[in-house]
Amino acid sequence: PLSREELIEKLNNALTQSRFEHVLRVEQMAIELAKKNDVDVEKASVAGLCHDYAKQRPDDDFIKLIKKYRLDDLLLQYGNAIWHGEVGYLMVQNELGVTDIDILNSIKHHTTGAKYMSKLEQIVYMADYIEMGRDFPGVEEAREITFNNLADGVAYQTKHTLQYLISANKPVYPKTIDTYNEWVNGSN
Ligand code: DGI
Ligand code: FE
Ligand code: FE
Ligand code: FE
Repeated sequence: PLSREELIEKLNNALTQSRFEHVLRVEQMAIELAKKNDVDVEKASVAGLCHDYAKQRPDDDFIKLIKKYRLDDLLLQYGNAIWHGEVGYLMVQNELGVTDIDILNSIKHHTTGAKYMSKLEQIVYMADYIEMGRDFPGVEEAREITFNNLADGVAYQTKHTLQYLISANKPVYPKTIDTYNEWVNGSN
C-alpha cells in the first residue's frame, strides 16, 4: 500500500488546493472520531484522505466506469455529487491501490450514507460534515451531537441533508432516503 506521504502527493495532484485542504481536515476529524469510538486510526486516516479523490474528475470518467462495471443505470440521472463517492471508490481502488473493503465502503457511502454503515463508514460520513472548515448554521450543534454519540450525528446529518435537498428542488438519490429511514429514529 502507498504510504501517507505518497497518498498526500497523489491527492495534491488530483485536487484543487481548497479541496486538498478539506481532505486534510476530514482526515483530522476522522482520526479524532476514530479515537473516541475505538476504530482503527490508520483506516480513518486513509479513508478521510481519499474520500473526495474523484471529486474533480470529468463526468466522462464516471460514465465509462458505470458502463464498464454495469452499475445501476439510475446513476446516469445524477452527477458528480453522487458519482464521486458511489463510483469514485473504484478509482481509489484502481488508482491508489486501496484494498480494504471497510475503507472503500466508507468512500462509497460518504455522501449519501447507507442503511447499514460500519463505525468507520459513520465516521467518514460525519467527519466530512463537521470538519473544522465547515461553517453552515447548525455545524456546532452537529459537532456536539456527533462527539456525544456517533449514530445521533448520522441521524442529524441525514435529516438535514434531506431537508436541504427538498428545499432546493434537487432529486434525492434512493440511498439517501434509505439512510434517512433507517437512522432517523436513532437506536443504531
Ligand atoms: O464532497 P463534499 O462537498 O465534501 O461533500 P459530500 O460528498 O457530502 O457532498 C455533498 C453534496 O452532495 C451536497 O451538495 C448535497 C449533495 N447530495 C447529497 N445527497 C444527495 C445529493 N445531491 C443529490 N442530487 N441527491 C442526493 O441524494
Ligand atoms: Fe464528497
Ligand atoms: Fe458529506
Ligand atoms: Fe468531502
